[in-house]
Amino acid sequence: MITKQKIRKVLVANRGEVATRIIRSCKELGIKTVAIYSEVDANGIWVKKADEAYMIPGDPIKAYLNFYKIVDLAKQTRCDAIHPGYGFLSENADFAEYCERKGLIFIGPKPEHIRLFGDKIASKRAMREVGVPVLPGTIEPITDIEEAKRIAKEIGFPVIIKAAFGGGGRGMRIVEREEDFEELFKSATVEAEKFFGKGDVFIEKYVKNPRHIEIQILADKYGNVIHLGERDCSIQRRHQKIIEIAPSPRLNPEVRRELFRVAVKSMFKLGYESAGTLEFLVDEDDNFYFIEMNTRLQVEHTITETITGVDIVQRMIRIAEGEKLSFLQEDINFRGYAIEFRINAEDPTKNFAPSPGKITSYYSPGGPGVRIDAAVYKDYIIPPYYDSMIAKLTVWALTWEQTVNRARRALEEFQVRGVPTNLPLLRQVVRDKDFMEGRFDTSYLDKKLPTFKLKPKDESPEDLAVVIAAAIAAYHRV
Ligand code: MV4
Repeated sequence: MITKQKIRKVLVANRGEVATRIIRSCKELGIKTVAIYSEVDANGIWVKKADEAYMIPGDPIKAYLNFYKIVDLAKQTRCDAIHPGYGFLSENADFAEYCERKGLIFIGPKPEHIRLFGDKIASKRAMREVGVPVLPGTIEPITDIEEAKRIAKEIGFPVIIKAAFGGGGRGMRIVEREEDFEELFKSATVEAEKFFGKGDVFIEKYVKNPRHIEIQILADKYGNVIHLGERDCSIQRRHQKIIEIAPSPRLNPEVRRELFRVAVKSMFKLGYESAGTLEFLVDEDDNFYFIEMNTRLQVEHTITETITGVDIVQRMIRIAEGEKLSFLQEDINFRGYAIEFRINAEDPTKNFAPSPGKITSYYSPGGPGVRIDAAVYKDYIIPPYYDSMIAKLTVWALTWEQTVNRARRALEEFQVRGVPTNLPLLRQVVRDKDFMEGRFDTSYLDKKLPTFKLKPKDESPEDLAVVIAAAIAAYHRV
């Protein structure tokens, strides 16, 4: 028996642009919001936009992970629900369970699915059982190194070793030759243990230069499951997505149809609820393989919203209230292309090292087909404790070529001073012939970075004068 419960007030258990994003959707639905913030985030935009805001003192990161305090606050402020956003507690099954136990609606999937997909071995097993193609490899944790080596030889090198509870590339090793296996197996296990508290690793056939294609799913509590298309997330640097695109400009239509079918059918069979994203690798022969599932709203959900017109945050809330999906698959239209650019406070001249500090001037682009999701402004001080993303630029147009041209224009307009950003990199990508022709896979940035000139484009005349003066002084010193 599914109970319907109206959500009138939501605690947003996150910060920055995603907290702002959730508050915006709540406002449109007439839902009150409670924000939380750490001591260093007192000037955050989301703090001002929420109906109520409460500081959680102490460690700036633990503030967003302290789920007893967060749930207590939600109860004290008479919230009906909590939205976790992405990162922090968004894929913590214990948190989701604790919310439910304390009578709060967790706006997200069921805890059992958060737990299942948090274990990459169990999730591969479960997805294989419901007919989803997975890569050849082990689907049990493996600790005996001789057995692991035997399996690797059976699969055939190159293989990849992955952490069962990993993410972001940690605990991952590509093994090209048998003689390297033992050392890499051990280092993957040690790293997995160090970063995730569990050293379980598994082995898969390594797919060379795959494309990274993910499928957005929405599922209600009545077995209605739809997809909202795919996103091409191949342009990554060290497992950090930089540019995401919907739809993929070069995905074979038959592969697309099969990905959609497999994604929807598997989620129906598993009884999944809420938003979710299935990640696949597509190899050079157009074979695709499930690798992992994200049981949360994703950073790049904006491009899917832009080409479908669906507000994914609002759909998550309605599903959590026990509402049926208000549309069928055939009601979903895909129009045009969208590209999301992650604007990061990182220094491209220093190997993209995070560059927190004060933004002394900030101008974000606008005009037709431009969306900005950000929580920064002139004189905002970017704290060093959180990830380096300061804004997301989403650009839309009807054709791929128009979208790339619009992206060029918008990136030229975008101006951030006071801290280095990756804007110079993004501006080079949208001028790159391979990118413009949709010729990219996960190796794209590794190949292109050495060819890009990454001095900041908008060096101010003052900066230039300093450089010239230094050069003249140096000249006269020799
Ligand atoms: C792979 C792979 C090739 N073969 N698995 C998994 C987590 C995600 N962040 C990247 N993952 C990959 N899994 C198999 N069997 C390639 C990737 C991958 C990747 C791997 C190493 C370095 C950079 C990468 C960028 C995108 C995808």
